[in-house]
Amino acid sequence: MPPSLLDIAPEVRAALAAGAPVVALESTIVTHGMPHPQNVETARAVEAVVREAGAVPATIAVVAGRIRIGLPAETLAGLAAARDVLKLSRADLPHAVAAGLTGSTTVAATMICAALAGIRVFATGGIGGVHRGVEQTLDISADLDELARTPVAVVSAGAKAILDLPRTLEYLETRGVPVVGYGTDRFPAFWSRDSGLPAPLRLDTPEAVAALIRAKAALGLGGGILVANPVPEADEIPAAEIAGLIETAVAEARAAGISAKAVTPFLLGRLLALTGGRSLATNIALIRHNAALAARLAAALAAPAPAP
Ligand code: PSU
Ligand code: MN
Repeated sequence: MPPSLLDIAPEVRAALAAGAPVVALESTIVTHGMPHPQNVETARAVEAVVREAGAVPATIAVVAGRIRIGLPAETLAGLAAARDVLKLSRADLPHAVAAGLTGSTTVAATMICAALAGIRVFATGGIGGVHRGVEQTLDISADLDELARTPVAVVSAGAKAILDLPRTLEYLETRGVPVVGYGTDRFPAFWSRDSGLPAPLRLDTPEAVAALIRAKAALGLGGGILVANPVPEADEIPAAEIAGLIETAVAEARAAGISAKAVTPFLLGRLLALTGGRSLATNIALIRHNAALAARLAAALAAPAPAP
């Protein structure tokens, strides 16, 4: 792709040129994952967390067909306040660029854009995955295939508990994606620290995760890794407490005939109402926590590799 399709903010460009740590951030979480104005406040706070941890944040979106790597505050605020913003995943990105559209990027699309810009670490809340009822719908987020093919490390609080988590982990294994429980033996489930499933592997330091990323590249395997970072204990909603509410939300989505791109935003919105706002507070806490770890990981990757 001609680099002319990318607009890299000067600060991000300078950091990349200097080999300094940069952390990519997605924008669908802003436009479709949270209500206004908490969405824009969180987006700013997350950028600040990345900076405090010594890295440069690069929030990614498509604006009038241009892939923007690093968004000015006004642009971010405009996207956050707008209604009916397009949600762009891998399948949608080419048309957005060709037709000059504006939209937010999902985990999959953010990974693509980050890789084009040369950014290797990306922080989000929770990735998409295999949806419950996949036997009927075949609804599997493009995020999973992107992890298999695009060399970006994604730091998330596991996968959203609204998904079919056993099948999500199976799919990642099939596609050859290493899934790291960061400081935990359990696979986290977004709002909860423990999904009830074991983490496929455990690492405890950013340096160990950086070594895994380097080894995957050295083996010529391509693709990314998923770093599953459990929400801090003080902020979690234990799985037993939220399980019933998730079932209610999933049943509501089914009854209302919600499908495709609308599923994840619908479920997040219902969970917000059903938990009386508690799910949003947890969501904000876990994103900040992921951003801090991503910044440390970016720094570990930017440092020279230790001698073997
Ligand atoms: N994490 C959140 N909120 C979100 C998302 C992730 O905390 O809104 C978004 C991400 O952009 C992710 C997308 O890529 O949901 C998955 O959507 P789908 O299942 O349609 O692929
Ligand atoms: Mn889907």
